[in-house]
Amino acid sequence: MAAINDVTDLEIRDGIAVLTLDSPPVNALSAPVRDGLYKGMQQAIADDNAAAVVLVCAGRTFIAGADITELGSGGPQGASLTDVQDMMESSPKPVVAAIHGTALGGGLETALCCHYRVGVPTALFGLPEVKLGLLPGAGGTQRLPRIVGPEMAVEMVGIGEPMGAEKALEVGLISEIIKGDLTEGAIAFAKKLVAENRPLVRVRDDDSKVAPARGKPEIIDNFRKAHARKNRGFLAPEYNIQCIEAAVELPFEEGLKREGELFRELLKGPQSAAQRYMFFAERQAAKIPDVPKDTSQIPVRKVGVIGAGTMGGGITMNFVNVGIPVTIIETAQEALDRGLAVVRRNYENSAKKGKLTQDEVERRMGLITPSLDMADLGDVDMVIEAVFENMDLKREIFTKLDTICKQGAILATNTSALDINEIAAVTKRPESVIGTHFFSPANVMKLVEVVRGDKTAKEVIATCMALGKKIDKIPVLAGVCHGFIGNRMLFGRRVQADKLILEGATPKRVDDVLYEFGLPMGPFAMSDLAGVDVGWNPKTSQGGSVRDRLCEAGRRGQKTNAGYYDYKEGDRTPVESDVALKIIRDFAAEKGYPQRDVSDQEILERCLFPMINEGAKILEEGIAIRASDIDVVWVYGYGWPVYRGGPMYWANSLGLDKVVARMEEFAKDDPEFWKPAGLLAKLAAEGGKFQ
Ligand code: 3H9
Repeated sequence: MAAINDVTDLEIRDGIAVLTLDSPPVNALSAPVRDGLYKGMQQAIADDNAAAVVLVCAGRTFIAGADITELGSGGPQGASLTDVQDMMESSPKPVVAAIHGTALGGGLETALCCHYRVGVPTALFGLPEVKLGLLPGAGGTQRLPRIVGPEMAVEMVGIGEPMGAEKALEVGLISEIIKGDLTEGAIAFAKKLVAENRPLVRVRDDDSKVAPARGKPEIIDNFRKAHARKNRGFLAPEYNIQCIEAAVELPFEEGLKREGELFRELLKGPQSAAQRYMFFAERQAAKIPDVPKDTSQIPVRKVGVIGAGTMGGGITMNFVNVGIPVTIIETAQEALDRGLAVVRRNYENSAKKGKLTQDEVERRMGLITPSLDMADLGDVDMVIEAVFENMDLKREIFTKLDTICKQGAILATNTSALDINEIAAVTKRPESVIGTHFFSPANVMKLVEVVRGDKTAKEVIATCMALGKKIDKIPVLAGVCHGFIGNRMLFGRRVQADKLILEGATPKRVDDVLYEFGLPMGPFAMSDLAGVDVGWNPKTSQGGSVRDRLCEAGRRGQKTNAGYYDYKEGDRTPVESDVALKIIRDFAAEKGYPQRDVSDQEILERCLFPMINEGAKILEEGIAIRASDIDVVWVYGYGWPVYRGGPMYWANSLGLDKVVARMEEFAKDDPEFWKPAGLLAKLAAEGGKFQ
């Protein structure tokens, strides 16, 4: 780029000033971009040869927002975004934003200060700041409702999902969809504005969409109530909602002031810091030091899934959702039919909610080929085995796959804990074997742990990481160990949770503390949901643990309406159970556990600090590449509250020395369990952080 600065160009074409930004990767509003915009606008306005200004971006997208790396880093340098916006909005010549890719956050807020907006058919428009624990702080909450009305605006800022071009045209967010060359189309549009002497539309001046909502708080309050459960613990959604209320009730300038105050509060707070960290953590996870970006990949055009259970069905959906056909294998027709019926029901439910058309349901179902014969997997590019966790069975399946699948096909297992190397060893092509550990429900949960065996080829890893992204998941690379990253960290938490209920805490108390912390549920509710008897053996059970005794008493979890809690028929709400509590108290008495009142703080620390310690071991052993990968696993696989940034980030924010000091106190009772990992002890002593 030239003319203005390194990232900004200005030229006059056909009597129209074309201001082009080119600041890869996403034209974020960094200091040079703001400077370029400011100076470029100044020159364009002063240039007598230009009757109007078109703002367009080079590369993959229009401005995708403020530069997130700059947010919270001690104040922006150079021209402020407000300076740029004021200059555009008060320009005496029409300013047109020409949009392709994504106009997000500060990018859309900039476009909202242009007098007109046009876009290509694939363009997306959104204010996703809420996902970063923020709100649109450059007038977005005040201008957007003045175009789309408060009801739609509160959805857009409260959820943060973008809107497509068709819809944007319909609601007046853009004036035209440009089908051919965007810049040419925008120039033609600008010339038309000039020729027709169309007014300079300043969004801020038009109250017609917000005025009818004044004195009707229910319009926005309905949104607040509908999303209260999902937004539990988060600050930003409520602040976004309050800004839309301000847009309705206050004059523009006052609303803007309110927006600024709330924005600054969020920006300074811990939640947004954690959510911005997660934004980059998620993208970091895609980077594998010894598997460079240009590693060749295996084209995956057809997939095989073995097992049509909950997992197999969910995994299948991920692929057909993006148009990749799947052959799904079962051993019995009944199981196959049942599995496919569940997949169909999931799609039908989406159709009922208006998320899919009936045609689309049929199209997706049509991409699934059911089969009872593994020999039908001869032509697939990738197989994912999703049968139950039994090493012998998996070895048998992979032995067969080795003879059936074409050379080069990826042989993946969905195991959640077993040794990938042992599975790979039964094949003559261990380089093609990999773990792809999906989380339940596999069609919903975003995480996939991609587990690299000792011999897994780099191109197999590169393919699985890219494929994960393609099916809208967040893949994280893990090494082989029992439980990989996520499940391995659960084991220690479970040990302490089981002990806590013997020392006097109730299952509900433990679960409540973790729920209040922001997790979706605690270990006992989770156990009831999964089945208390998972891994329990009635033949060998001898009442050696509370779990044994619950199972022996027929309390197997939700499926028997009784586990650590009681359940009413057809109702999954856990109710404290006198029977379970008696089993726990009797067991504790027998084993000589003194009873005491365990504090919430102790419950939290004893459940979560073992996770941190295990995370440190996982890092030390190279099972995870970086601490932020562990955080991504926990946020996207287990619902760790993103506003706390994942367990390793949380530990850093507490101070590792403080964590170790508490572990030393707990160690008085159980020195072996609470021994800090070498890395944790070292970092705590140095005043360091997990990286
Ligand atoms: C805001 O605007 C606040 C204002 O209201 C108030 C101001 C006063 N900044 O995601 P990708 C990087 S808040 C810095 O892999 P895709 C990203 O890290 C902002 N960097 O690509 C990655 O780097 P690397 C509101 C950014 O095609 C590379 O670009 N806006 C930013 O899958 C490619 O990203 C948002 O929240 C940024 N704003 O998706 C939008 N955005 O290659 C955030 C991206 O080194 N961005 N990077 O790993 C996105 O949602 C997606 O990046 C986007 C592209 C959809 C744009």
